[in-house]
Amino acid sequence: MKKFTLHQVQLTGSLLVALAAGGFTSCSSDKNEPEMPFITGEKTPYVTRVLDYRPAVGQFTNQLPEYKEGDTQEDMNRKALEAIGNNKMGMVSLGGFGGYIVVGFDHTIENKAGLCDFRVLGNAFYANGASEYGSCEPGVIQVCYDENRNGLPDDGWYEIAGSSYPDGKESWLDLAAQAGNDTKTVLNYEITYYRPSKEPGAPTEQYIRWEDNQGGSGYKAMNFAHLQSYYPKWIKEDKMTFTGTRLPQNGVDQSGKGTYYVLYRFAYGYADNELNENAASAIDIDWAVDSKGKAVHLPGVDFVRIHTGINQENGWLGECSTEVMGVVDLHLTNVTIESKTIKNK
Ligand SMILES: [Ca+2]
Ligand SMILES: [Ca+2]
Ligand SMILES: [Ca+2]
Repeated sequence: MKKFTLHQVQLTGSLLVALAAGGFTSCSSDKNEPEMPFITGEKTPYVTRVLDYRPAVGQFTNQLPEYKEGDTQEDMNRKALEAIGNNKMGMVSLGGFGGYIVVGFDHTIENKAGLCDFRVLGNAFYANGASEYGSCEPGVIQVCYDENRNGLPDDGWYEIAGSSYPDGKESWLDLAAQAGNDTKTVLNYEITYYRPSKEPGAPTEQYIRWEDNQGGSGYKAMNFAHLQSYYPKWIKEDKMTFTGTRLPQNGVDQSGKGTYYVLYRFAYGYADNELNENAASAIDIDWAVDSKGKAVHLPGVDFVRIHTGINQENGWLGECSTEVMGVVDLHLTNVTIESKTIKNK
């Protein structure tokens, strides 16, 4: 177990940014940086920075947030912050597998022993009368502690080991396997999406080609409800590669004819997988593991990274895509959730 020490002097994120920008009074011209607030000592429980918003191919890509001609990566980061920062509770979509967002705060979210420390807000919901499935589109969560206090996530990322890490352990896995789903968790999964040679502007099954590092390949479909480009328009490259833990496919067609897909809930440890108000959407920083799967003990986290965890097309619902509406520090909002009530249930 790697041990970290909590620094004696806890600078706030905004102070660090001010220092990094050369002083309290200077204004940053870099749109990556948040606007310079006055330093009041008040901490906000919510997202105050979006460091990188990079969705994969998806039906809401270029729409949530909306791309306008000429927008750069920095513009899209700013739009993402405007949507989900400071408890605005708007929404950004991460698209298909691997699409991600990296957010930061004006303080370190403390890791309190035995307690959940934060939650990622999403738009998951249950089907009418159901408590096991609905629209659950889990995002894998990683955390970074700003050990060198430079305001940047250059200190190493650790994955929150959710209920299907390192292997799938959900109650519905057999049912999903019977439906033909790939129910394996794959660590270090890698997928590459290729820019389409033309935009069809009409529904098609074979829209955007993808290949993975497991010998798999296929196409992302364009559905009738979303006819804009699904490939992020501000990305110059003609292909995009994403890596990370891939989760078991949770979408099952209950109709048997492709008309009613339900997405099963994972037990704990993911984003956009459980109702925001339910305890099982909360995260204990002590669930973090290193690249070898060993537990790490972080004193807190300064950055959170979320990526869409599933690679699956679900009929007319479109691809499984994680949505993010914010990240909330549970301690600053006086929400007490014991970790064991979730993980040992
Ligand atoms: Ca904790
Ligand atoms: Ca750092
Ligand atoms: Ca969602």
